[in-house]
Amino acid sequence: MATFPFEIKATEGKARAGVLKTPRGDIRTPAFMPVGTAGTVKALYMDQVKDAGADIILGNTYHLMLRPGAERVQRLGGLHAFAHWDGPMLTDSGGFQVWSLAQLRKMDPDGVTFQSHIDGSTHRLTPARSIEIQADLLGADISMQLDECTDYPCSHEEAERSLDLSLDWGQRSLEAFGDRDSQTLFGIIQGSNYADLREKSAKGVVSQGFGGIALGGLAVGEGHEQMCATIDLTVPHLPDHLPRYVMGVGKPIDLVESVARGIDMFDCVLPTRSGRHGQAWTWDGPVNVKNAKFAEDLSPLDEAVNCPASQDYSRAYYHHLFKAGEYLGPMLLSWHNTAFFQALMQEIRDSIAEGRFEALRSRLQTAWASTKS
Ligand code: PRF
Repeated sequence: MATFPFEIKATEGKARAGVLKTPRGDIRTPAFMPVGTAGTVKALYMDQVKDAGADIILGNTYHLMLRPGAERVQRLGGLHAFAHWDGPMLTDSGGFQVWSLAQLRKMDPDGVTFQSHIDGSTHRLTPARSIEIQADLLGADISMQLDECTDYPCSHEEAERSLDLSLDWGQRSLEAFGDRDSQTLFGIIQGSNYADLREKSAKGVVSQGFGGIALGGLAVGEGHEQMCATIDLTVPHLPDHLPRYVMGVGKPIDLVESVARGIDMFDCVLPTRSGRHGQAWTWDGPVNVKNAKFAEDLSPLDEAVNCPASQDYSRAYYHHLFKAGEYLGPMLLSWHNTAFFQALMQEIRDSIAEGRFEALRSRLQTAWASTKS
């Protein structure tokens, strides 16, 4: 298995800025991956995603295996060609989406059988099938091991059973992945919010020899402080030379606080999901464009974000588009939010390189204090 070269170029405290080098291009870290669940970053053209500054996007095994089908995506040239994205792509393994979306699911030691949330049809994922879908059929540059994510809260006993299963599935995922020159596989740490279990999971995953390490089971209802505490007790068990990825995170304040704790990669539906619902993320905090106070506000959403959606359209126009239910509202606001999240990551990277990350962090802690809960 290829382990992509990961160069850490600057650090400040535990925060790291670097580059993960893949055959399809460099990923500047800390990186935020826009989520392209069903082969599309919702409401955006790929050119907009790229121009916003994203180096890598995420795709989903679960959604694509159900529709249009993984074998079909392969026949159509693989996910990069199909979706018109030629940069690096990471795919999630499906376990988390089965857990959160499927109607009925039955776990066993070899995998999970579930019913599609689309049409109720029955499907099965095993560690080997997830790897086949991600690496062979979709053609992901970075695949994720199949894992199980526990509910929150979760008993110590249940969390340990679950992380043991995920460790076993990690090993099976590695064996199915085998030797590949231009693709890599990341392992996933589980263990809920228990220090001893996060340590056990981290040590196990690290020893298995993946190309990167993800922290799973976070942002599942535990809240900002608990999430930070869990990252704090996990990172000391991780080697410096591998990229660290917190899955499904998060709000801008979560990104800043996770970077401060040594995390390099993120993904979240928030920029596009918020964008479809009228919530803009800005340097001054969240703004709901449906609020009546914007009905005659000619100021732009956020002049400091270098994106047409941020600079060229008034808050009054956004307000109107959302009130009128126009398609352009979600399109423009998803574009702005995606550009804002990328601008935040660029500022985080620059600030680490220039030794002013802690200053940025305390400024943003104040500006975004109300968004922690
Ligand atoms: N496991 C996987 N994908 C995920 C998660 C996980 O625990 C999360 C948790 N927030 C998001 N996406 N495989």
